[in-house]
Amino acid sequence: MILRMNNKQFTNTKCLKKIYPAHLDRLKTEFDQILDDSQYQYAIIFSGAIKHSKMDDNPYPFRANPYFCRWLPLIQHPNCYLVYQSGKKPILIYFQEKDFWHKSVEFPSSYWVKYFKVIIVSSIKEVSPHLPSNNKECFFITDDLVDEKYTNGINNINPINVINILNYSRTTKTKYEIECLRAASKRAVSGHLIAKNKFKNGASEFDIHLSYCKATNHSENELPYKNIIAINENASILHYQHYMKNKTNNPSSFLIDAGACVNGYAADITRTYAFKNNEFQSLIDAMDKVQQEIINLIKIDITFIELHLNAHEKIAKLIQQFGLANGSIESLISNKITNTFFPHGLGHFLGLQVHDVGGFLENSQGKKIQKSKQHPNLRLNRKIEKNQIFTIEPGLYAIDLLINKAKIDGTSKMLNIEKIAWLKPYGGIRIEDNIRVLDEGVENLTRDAFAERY
Ligand SMILES: [Mn+2]
Repeated sequence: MILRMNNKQFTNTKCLKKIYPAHLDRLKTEFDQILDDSQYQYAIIFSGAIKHSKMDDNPYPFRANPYFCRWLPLIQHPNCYLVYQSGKKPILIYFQEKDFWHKSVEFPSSYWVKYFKVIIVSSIKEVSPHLPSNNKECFFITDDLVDEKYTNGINNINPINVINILNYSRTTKTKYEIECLRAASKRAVSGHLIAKNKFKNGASEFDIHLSYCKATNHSENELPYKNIIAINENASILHYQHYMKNKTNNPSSFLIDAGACVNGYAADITRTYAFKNNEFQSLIDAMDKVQQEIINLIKIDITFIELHLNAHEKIAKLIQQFGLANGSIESLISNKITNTFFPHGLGHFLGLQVHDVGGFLENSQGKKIQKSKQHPNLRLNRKIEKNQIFTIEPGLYAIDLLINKAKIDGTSKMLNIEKIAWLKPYGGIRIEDNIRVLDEGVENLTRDAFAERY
């Protein structure tokens, strides 16, 4: 499918219009099965409510319930309800507040509208008559604790057997979802290209962040997660949360972990750059090669932890090659030296949530896959299946806290403190792509999006 994108929206409505019905059919079939197998007649999915700070009427940014967005691309629509009964046209209770303080949402008018019976309400009080009268026949899906005024007396909130089925299913994507994720990657890449340029011109973290938002046409609250914009040693802080307002006198490295959204589906992309063509650039190049070698190993039916363990082997080789520590590959792994430099997981599912659900679900009945003791930060250990979408993000950092821990653990003799001191001003490296599993090999959403722009 050739994607002709509207520059402002980064989506191709014509294309989505064609593939949305099949996506909806899959959801209906899934919910028909859930309802048939249960004592419930109706599934009610709430889009979410706006929350306010306690002492003020200042609202927190709104995040729509992902279980709701999976049905409908309504990401800025609080207080909406989807009511589904087996075999029936789904009902959308569409909240269009009459309020002179805020701008009301537009009247719904897109490719998806004809698949729903739309009921417009202008207050929460108006919702109740449109919900099924017998609460016991309903279950209610929300991603948050919500006030009783929204649940309309329904007690069956997020029944665990239903959530397990939905979470398990959410891990393989439909064509519609893949297209949204593809578009999200393209949108994020627009920001990444500007950000790289800004860094090369000596801009501050804050300036880079603003340029990224502008290029992706996202306000800060619309981003799928807070941009990580880290210059120099800040790149060693995995979830660095600030934006330095001042320019750095001696820029040497730049780590950017930043995404974008399309219809609620997220991109999650990381790149690392050196200011000069030097040894740190060689380390980035070596890591880039490692990352792509790992991606080449992806195939159906292996488990994700196999890839993660392979990443540890490859990173052990990098540690040897660049002289950051001494010892055999086996001893660097068994003494957790690789964990010292690479303390996070190799990747996670991606979808309506940046760290999407179901990474440890063995089946739709909720059986859990055990977490690895040596790799507790790994967020995904499923068998790899077609049309799963996940990130591959190996990293290597000079983190004081972990280097000091190695001293306590007695493995610090293996570390080459002098070489680590060389790495420290650069912070570290992470390279992260968004990957879709195919029958054979993968589609790399991220590298495809970058390639389109060169
Ligand atoms: Mn990630």
